[in-house]
Amino acid sequence: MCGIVAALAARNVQGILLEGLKRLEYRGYDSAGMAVLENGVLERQRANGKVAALEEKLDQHALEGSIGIAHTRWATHGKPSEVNAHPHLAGGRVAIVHNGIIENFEPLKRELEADGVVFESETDTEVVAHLIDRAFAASHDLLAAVQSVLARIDGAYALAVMHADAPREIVGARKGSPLVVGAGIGENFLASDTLALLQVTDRFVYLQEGDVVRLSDAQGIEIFAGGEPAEREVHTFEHGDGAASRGEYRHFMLKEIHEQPSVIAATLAGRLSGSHVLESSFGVGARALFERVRQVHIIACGTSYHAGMVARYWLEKLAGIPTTVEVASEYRYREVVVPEDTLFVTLSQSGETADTLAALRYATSREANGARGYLATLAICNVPGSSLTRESDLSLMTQAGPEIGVASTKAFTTQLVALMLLTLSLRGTRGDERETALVQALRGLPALLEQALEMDGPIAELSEAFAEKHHALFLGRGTQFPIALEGALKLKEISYIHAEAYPAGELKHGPLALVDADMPVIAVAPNDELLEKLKSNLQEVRARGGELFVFADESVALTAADNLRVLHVPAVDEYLAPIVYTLPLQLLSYHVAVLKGTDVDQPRNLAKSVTVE
Ligand code: HGA
Repeated sequence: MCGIVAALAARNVQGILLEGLKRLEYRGYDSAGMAVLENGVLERQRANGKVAALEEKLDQHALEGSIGIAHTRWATHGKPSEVNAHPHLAGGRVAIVHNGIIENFEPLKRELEADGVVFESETDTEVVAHLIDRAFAASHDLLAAVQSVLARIDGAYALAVMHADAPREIVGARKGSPLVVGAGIGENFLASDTLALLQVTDRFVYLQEGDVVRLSDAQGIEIFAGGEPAEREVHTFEHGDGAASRGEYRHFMLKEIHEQPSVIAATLAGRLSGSHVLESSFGVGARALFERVRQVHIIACGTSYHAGMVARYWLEKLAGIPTTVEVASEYRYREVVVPEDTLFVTLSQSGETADTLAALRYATSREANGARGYLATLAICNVPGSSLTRESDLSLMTQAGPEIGVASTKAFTTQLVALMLLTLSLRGTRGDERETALVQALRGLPALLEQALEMDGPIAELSEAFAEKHHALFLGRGTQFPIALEGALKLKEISYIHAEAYPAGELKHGPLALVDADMPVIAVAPNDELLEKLKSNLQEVRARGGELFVFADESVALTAADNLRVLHVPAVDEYLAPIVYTLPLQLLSYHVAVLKGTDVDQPRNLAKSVTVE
């Protein structure tokens, strides 16, 4: 959340910063701003609303400068407005952009106000600008000034700072929010993610927790950890710059839905033999460690949490391993009983999700605090070098490539594939008949997903029935219950239709009271052992005049009728059905949102990569 981009170059940086902001807009889009420094003078432009509003202002009054910082905001402290937009200035000398929350900003603000500082904005960020201004006045060294201020602030941050009297320097820092350094030729950059900079470089350094970085003409990139110079590896980005564009698609979300066959093939590549999963994909020593696992705790947020819920069914049924799944924001604040030999698994697209990361840290600190610790930690994540993967014992990278649409699609299905690989690896019956059959089914999955995408046309037609609705109910049983939850979440996120999901068996325990002709009911009905029970539940809906939309296996004998529409999904192995059935639900919410004219890729009030608590 909140996007930062900064550039120190020998050319005008306005275009680089603006392009960076456009690529970071998925992280926040309630206001945007930019400041450049030229000949010791800071100039700034800010606008309320999206980056396009800032661009219009820059068209009227361009900024000229070869060093600059920019920001797209997702407000936490102070409403979205021009005055609260970053960069924030202090004394006309310091400019700062910040992602995160300064938890102790109130006492610091009171202290500064008592000392005569007048604040322009309601943000926590402005406090940091004034503190740096004061520290610089004492030391005349921007790096030292930033380091001394960091020692006084609590909370999470990624920041980039310039000072008019340090005209060829940018200092950045990260703790709790991501920041990458882009290494160019004779120019260097900072940004919240690599995508923002692919137009100018493909070489990146992922900063670690607590790192401070100084970009300067004289020294290039210098990184400091605990005040001492530190070496960090330079990574080359391999997905190409196309990852940051919509290509032929109208929205990133649609592009990402259609990428699922190929990114799932990429997630499987090199991880399967003819008959079993190659456990080494999870890291060195994974096989020996997996043999000891007796329990699994899965922690995640949002869509990733739904992936974890599917995995619980798989792990208990296929591997016989007791599994719990919990949202990270709950887990991190309660006393958890950890049975012996429990594997702690986190799921996060970005690997920076604040609550998930905090849950991992809580889990790993248990032993030190006298409680029973976990056997090991495993992160399933889409961003290499992210905090979650660095801080876990084992990791499995999904190969979804950059996901720009705020509503997660391909990150979810690649997580499911990764969780199936985990399930098979934990079974301890390497290469038996069942595993061999599932390995074959996994290999066939991309082709099945291609077939599922052919449902796009009929689903677009079907979506018309939802455009005027205010509520919807999703039903599923077994592994399809979390898929129903995910379908409801997608519809809420991008079409703003209130949607709920229930295990179909729960219907008569309450939600059936809501069913009438205005309440569309969507059911997912693969051909599994619960099918007959689900059919009875659907009859209960029809008997109450509800309008039913059923995504069903081709072999399911359900005859379309007035208030019953059936869309056939390609036949699939029952264990992989949740992955295939996700696609039509994604397409449904996408088409409903398009019909409603909402902002599909940047839905209101949301942002991607939730790096604040
Ligand atoms: N607290 C700052 C930055 C917010 C942020 O990073 N959101 O993700 C503000 O409110 O401006």
